[in-house]
Amino acid sequence: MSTESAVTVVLGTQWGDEGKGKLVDILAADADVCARCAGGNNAGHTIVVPVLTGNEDEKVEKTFAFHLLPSGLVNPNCVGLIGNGVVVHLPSFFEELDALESQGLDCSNRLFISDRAQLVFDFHQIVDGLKEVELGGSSIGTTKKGIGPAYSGKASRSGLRVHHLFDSRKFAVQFRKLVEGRYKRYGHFEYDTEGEILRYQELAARLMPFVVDSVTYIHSALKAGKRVLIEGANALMLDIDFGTYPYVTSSPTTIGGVCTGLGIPPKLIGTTIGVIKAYTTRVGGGPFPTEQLNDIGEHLQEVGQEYGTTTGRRRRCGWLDLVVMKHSCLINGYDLLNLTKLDVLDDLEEIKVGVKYLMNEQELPGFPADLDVLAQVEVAYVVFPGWKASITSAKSFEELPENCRQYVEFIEEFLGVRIKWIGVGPGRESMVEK
Ligand code: 2SA
Ligand code: GDP
Ligand code: MG
Repeated sequence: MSTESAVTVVLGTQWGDEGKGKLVDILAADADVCARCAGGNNAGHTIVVPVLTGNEDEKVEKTFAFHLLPSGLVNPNCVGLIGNGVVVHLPSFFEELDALESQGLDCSNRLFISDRAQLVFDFHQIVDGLKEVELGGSSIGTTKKGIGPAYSGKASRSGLRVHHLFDSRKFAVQFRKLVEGRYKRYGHFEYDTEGEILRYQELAARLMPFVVDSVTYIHSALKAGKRVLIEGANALMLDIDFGTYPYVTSSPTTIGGVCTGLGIPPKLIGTTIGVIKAYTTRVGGGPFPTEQLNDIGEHLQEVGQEYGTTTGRRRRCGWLDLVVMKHSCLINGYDLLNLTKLDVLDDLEEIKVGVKYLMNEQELPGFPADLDVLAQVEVAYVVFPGWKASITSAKSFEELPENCRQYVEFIEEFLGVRIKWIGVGPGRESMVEK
């Protein structure tokens, strides 16, 4: 058994935006390294931390928005590592770094990036938009950050990686080839290929001190007894294999992606934590069986402030879906769960939870692969009475109203996984331990 291992993983269990960033920030207090293993700057992790004003014990809340950089960087003693499985748009990398530094977060000498990470270029982002236009009414609703086109390039073995930046001649030849290929496929679009090649020479020089062989880096850290925290991006239902394909992102967002995206063998992984929102949201297109296109959905959206951290899009909202969660638990094998945004349900008269998918009155054995099947399922719900009280100031599980505790315990028993943390507000201090 590897429970003694120094590697802890935090993963999204639903369609993303469960509040992974907040838990990562809390756990980073005990981590030496916080690493990203998949995705790119499509991710959006918002962290709200109390900061002393200098006026006695007075504190104000400061908000940080992370996209590509690991959220653990808010802890000044934590090193950030971007693994080989991540796709990196360098202008966005530096933009995010500059924004964090201007907010007073000094990241110098504690941010590293794998020499094997794939690069995302502006032409990938343009193509991302063109592909969405081609799809018309069935578009995926991507973030248009070039994620799909960059992972396609990786899989088709034509992508450029971080280490390629340091051979400017080879880089230029391949870069031109890649742009030409896109022109052939999508027709001509406005793009300054030669200007970009020059810009990347400058970016390469700026990037040089950040680049490491991340395999050696992380294994040396582990050997030296350092504690590693891995921050998942996106979530299980957006996984390229296990999500609602093709309405998914293009990376492995599961525990498997942790191993391939950082070069860590499964036996070194200690605790895997799933973050689960007390209801469900999804941003972009694709099926969502418990979606509430009514006052309930509007209420969750407004009270939960469900807007995309990266694109500002309104997130679709619905009831908690435990069929999704069972699927998620099977694949990722969570040891512990963090239930988040429970406070968003405070004012509801009653709360529903999806527990079964029925087709011709028969329960489906799992989450269906075929979206045409999924479109025909009827969701069976269990209904709970609401607690109609504010829980934001609760500091312990016992302080939560009885109906609220029953809701939490039902989820825990249904899934057979311990809920260790409960989010009762956006701030770092609004987390009840159970
Ligand atoms: P992409 O851009 O190719 O990865 O999009 C493919 C699908 O994946 C969804 N996706 C996301 N879903 C939830 N949150 C994400 N991050 C941002 C956030 C999203 C935002 O934290 O709010 O700001 O809009 C994220 N990133 C990708 C996407 O909606 C597509 O369905
Ligand atoms: P992530 O992608 O999983 O890191 O989640 P996001 O940061 O995209 O979205 C979660 C949002 O909910 C952020 O704005 C958080 O500040 C906020 N949040 C996190 N936990 C809680 C909670 O327990 N209650 C409330 N009300 N908001 C929360
Ligand atoms: Mg997010």
